[in-house]
Amino acid sequence: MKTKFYITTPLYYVNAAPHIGHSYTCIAADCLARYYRNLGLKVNFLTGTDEHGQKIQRAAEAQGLEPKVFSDKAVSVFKKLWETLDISYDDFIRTTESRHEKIVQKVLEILYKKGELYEHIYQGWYCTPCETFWSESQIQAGNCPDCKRPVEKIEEKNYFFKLSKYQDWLLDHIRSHQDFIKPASRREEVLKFLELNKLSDLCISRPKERLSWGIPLPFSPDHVTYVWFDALINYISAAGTFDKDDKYQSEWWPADLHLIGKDILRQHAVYWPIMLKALDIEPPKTIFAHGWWMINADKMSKSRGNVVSPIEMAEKFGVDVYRYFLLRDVPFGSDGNFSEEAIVKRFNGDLANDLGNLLYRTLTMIEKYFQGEIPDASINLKNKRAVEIEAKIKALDSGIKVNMGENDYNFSLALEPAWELINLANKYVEDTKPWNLAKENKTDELKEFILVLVNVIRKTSDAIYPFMPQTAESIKQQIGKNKISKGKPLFPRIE
Ligand code: ME8
Repeated sequence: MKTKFYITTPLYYVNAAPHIGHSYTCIAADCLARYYRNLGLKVNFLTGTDEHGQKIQRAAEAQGLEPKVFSDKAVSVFKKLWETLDISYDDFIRTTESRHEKIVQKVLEILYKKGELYEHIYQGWYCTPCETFWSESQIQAGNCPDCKRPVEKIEEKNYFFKLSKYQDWLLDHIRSHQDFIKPASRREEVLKFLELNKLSDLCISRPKERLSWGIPLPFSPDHVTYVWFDALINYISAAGTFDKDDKYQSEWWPADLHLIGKDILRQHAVYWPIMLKALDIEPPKTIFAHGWWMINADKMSKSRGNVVSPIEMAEKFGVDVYRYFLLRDVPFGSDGNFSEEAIVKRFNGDLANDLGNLLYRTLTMIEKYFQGEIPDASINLKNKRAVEIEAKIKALDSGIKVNMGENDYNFSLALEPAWELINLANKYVEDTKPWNLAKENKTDELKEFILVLVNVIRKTSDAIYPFMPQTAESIKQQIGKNKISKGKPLFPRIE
């Protein structure tokens, strides 16, 4: 049985403000972290910021700031957002921290000593926004094949990492570890890429004269480290260290789950495991690449200028509504179209009509028929519907576990059994007509009926806690004790 859960998000670039896409990965990671903490596991939830490289250096210059000062400002924006969205990270790592820089330099030293790095004159094309080298045959009409922006011709001395020599090892590893890359479509994509292409070695340095904002190579003062090589190492630098024999020590490693977007799958599923292999460190257990939030069929991204602010959405609809929408509306792994209309639809349906209504009407009945006291819990269920609902309550945990478990991370499906229960309970209210029970003085039947509803609500609130922590807390306050404490409706309908 596993006892710890080490989960990470990408380290976001600090060159622009975070948008809905960034918040998505953190909300998903937060949901899993809360879920696993509740199951009693020791959880380490890591997020942070990626602060080196040309993109950041240029963004800082544009504001007339030193890159570190520029990054400090950006980091406070990220931290403020995570606080607003209730992101319960355990650790936040910045690639400019010395705990990280030291390990990056150590990694470089180890690999250099082992002969995994070599010097080479590079001639070719370079895409600055992607910080990627392209060959003549890869570029498309003078543009980057990925981001479609113009590439620059360069010739320079650099250091290369022997990525190519590990291609067969990586193929074997992916083939023999079903859970290494998820979902299955992404696993296929990486396998196909490795089967059809020969890996080139990876250029891991940039000459200082072209780019000064990076971690210096310990064996070449004229170079800094390539930003991706630097940033990936965060997953081990945040959670451990090397001993005097260059063996990596960490109570957390291997990571249980690297959550990323599908845009950075290649770096995580190809570069990263090979870097670890060259260092004699175990690969992470699972890399899960989720889909993209789109706006009218275009990926939401800062470079396309179509971003929506998560703070604005959370202010407009509420933090939990926003979290719920992102996790519920689209199966994890698929792309989704973002729109406010879609949020309103989820809000009025799932939250106002279903969950909010069940809580409010139950509290109202407890007030009316039992003076605000929840009836005694020791009942002997006689009603067929009540028995049926109680059975569903018992099955809820396992229903959620199947979808939140190690193999799936399907948030949307995990929520379904909770809503089935809520809908069943609402239907039970409509069919039972409690006012008649009250009129006919059928007190035991009425008690039984109310207790079933209370159980449904309490159980559902536990189940939704990882998704909507504030809502779960608020439900608990209203109906957690003997005496209820009815508040305003949780989700008043949006007209
Ligand atoms: O790539 N939909 O940082 P980044 C869903 N620094 N998720 C999205 C998204 C969208 N439209 N847009 C962004 C980097 N994301 C590197 C990572 S890791 C060692 C270094 C999310 O700021 C998603 O998680 O460009 C994606 O992978 C990440 O933000 C990219 O963030």
